[in-house]
Amino acid sequence: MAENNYNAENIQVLEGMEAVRKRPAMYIGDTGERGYHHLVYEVVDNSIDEALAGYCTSVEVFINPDGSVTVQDDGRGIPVDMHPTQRRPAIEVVLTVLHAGGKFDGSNYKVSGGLHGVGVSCVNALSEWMKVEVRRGGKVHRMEFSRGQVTKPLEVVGECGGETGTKVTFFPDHTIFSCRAFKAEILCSRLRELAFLNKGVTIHFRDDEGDGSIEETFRYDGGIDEFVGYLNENKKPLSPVMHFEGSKEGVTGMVQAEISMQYVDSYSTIEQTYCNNIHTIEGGTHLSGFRRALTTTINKYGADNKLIKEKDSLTGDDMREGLTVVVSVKVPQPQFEGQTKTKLGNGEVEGIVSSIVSERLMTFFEENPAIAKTVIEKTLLAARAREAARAARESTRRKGVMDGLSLPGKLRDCSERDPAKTELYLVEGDSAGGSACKGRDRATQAILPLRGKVINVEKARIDRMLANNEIRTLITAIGCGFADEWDISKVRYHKIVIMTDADVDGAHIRTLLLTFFFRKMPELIEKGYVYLAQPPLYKVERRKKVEYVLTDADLTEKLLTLGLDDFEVKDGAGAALEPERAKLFLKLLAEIEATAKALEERGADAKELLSADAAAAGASASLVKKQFSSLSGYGYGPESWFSGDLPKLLDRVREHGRQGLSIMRFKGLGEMDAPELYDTTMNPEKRHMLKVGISDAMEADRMFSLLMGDEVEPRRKFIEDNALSVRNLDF
Ligand code: 28G
Repeated sequence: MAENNYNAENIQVLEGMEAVRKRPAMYIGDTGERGYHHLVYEVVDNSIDEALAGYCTSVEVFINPDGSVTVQDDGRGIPVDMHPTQRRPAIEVVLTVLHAGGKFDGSNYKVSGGLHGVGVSCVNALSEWMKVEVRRGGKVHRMEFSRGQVTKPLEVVGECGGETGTKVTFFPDHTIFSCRAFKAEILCSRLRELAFLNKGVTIHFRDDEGDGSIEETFRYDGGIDEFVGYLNENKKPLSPVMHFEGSKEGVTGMVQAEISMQYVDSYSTIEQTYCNNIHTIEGGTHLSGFRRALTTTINKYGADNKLIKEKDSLTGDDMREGLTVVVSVKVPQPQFEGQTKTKLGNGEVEGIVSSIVSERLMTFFEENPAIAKTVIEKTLLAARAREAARAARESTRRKGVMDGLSLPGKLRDCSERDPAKTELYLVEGDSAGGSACKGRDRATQAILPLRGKVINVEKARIDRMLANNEIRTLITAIGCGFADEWDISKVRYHKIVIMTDADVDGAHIRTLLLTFFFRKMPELIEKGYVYLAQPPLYKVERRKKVEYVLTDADLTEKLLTLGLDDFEVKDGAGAALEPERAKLFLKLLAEIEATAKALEERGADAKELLSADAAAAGASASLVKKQFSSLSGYGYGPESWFSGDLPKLLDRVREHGRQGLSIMRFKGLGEMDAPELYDTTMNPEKRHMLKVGISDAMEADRMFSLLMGDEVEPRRKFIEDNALSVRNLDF
């Protein structure tokens, strides 16, 4: 009988693992980049749970040289004794039975949980292999799996004294995922967030894949207060960070809520909400509870202290202008609703959050009347600007600008009316606009030349924005209206392509346009309607054959390949490098050179574009020096024959590659004639375009504040810190 039960359970386990492998998307969302990284979060969540239970203080996450990931914690270690009913070690149950995570008894709910909260068993099912090591009871235990099935049963492999913890290493199954490698940046962004949300936990990350390891440690004893500080890093504070927390019995158990907020001198609002460490992008009851409390408290305090009069008629939006808030709740049995299942549904949470915030915020205002006054004055200004914007919109509507009835004269529209088939090119300057108009496919491609400077929306309220000609024209051409009247269903093109010169001015205009779309029409970006055209930088002719080259890196690659054809690079001992190694080495050199050049350009245009001071440019020299010394440590010692003259070596190989080529650099779109522009940049058959996406809205927000805001000091620091990837500044 017991034997039969065991078999029955075995079959269930196999079926469970098979179900995950058959429909992976049902369990982890998708099998692309997002799902791939989700595997790591799912494992890390187990460690975070162990930390929340009070038994784990540190979590290590490594990307290994072979592309696998290791997660290690110093918790109690997954139990290894026989499971009472399943007749196998508890650890095997945790790793092979779906949803075994924390549901052993009802009281001990799983607090932390990835978006799908499916547990490590799913990760196991979707891994080519997984190795688990547990330190517990003085022994080191090990077990191995492949695609969810045991390949090496549990065994004791050593002793560990009093040490305890769990270590999981896994390699995703590449027959299931389309993504091929973990990205440090993506993992770090989530690990940082987890460290903010779970104060005191140390999360250490290292990327050992590829050359040069990246290492970061996240630990925030200030928790979400520090999170708010991080989000506001590049903004001017108008209030200190205010922190409120409390807990109350809910329907399914104790609900804990933590709120941190700060007002800054900005016109946008950031509301980041979490339930059980899950980012609730669509909001929900915790967010509505917070908003309700903010509105009632400001209204009440303002009225009681005669700061707000009846006729001011403030809205919630007015009160949230310039506010950054993080709301984090822990709910025993969370219900997630909405399109992406990221909206908290548990009804009682609204009242719980609202009562905590109302009570504590009122006390804060009473104890800090000067801050309360600043906040309320800001709110009143927002209300006035909203009124002015409404009036401005009213008048533009009368002129027919908003409804698309009268399209702007500058727009060279296409004849096709189905937006799914049409493209709008936003082109910098008249001459490029002219070429684009002549070259385009009239049926599907519309051209809007932008003449004046686009306004920086980071620094302007709606009323001033609507007074800007370029912005009004843009709104009309796109067709969706604006602000309160925004309607994505009226969009006139499904591809809105920013086509600017590959120079500093072009980069500036592109950044201004992206800021506008990101802040004011984010749905266009979310829907994937915004693109960047990729005009070629070079025209290369070789024996009458014309080729267009997109980037400096591509040109270098081309020249080095040609140049190394019959050219030898020798090391200090006089031995010739293998051609592939020589090329890699020279490519590294070229990267450094490009960085130095980018820095020089930045330095030169700093006054105008970034208004950073000379220190940014000055930083370049020391950075490049650092890079060169790391290269000599790479095996090309100071005694080698090209010592100290690496740039010359690069030049020589490139010169060699250049022989017989004629290379022309386009200084702007205007230098291309109409057929050339069409062929290289607009022809759907041949062009390269980049789709603009917001993979990380939070980082994008910080970036825009940094680049477009008034604070010079953090921008200078950013340039220094990111000098080597400074080209990314252009987006
Ligand atoms: C490193 C990668 C991911 C984990 C633990 C610790 C326990 C545990 C994990 O229990 C469910 C519940 C109680 C038996 C719990 C240890 C209680 C006592 C644990 C991890 C079954 C599993 N001692 N640490 N699971 N228990 N870390 N990190 O997975 O009844 S998972």
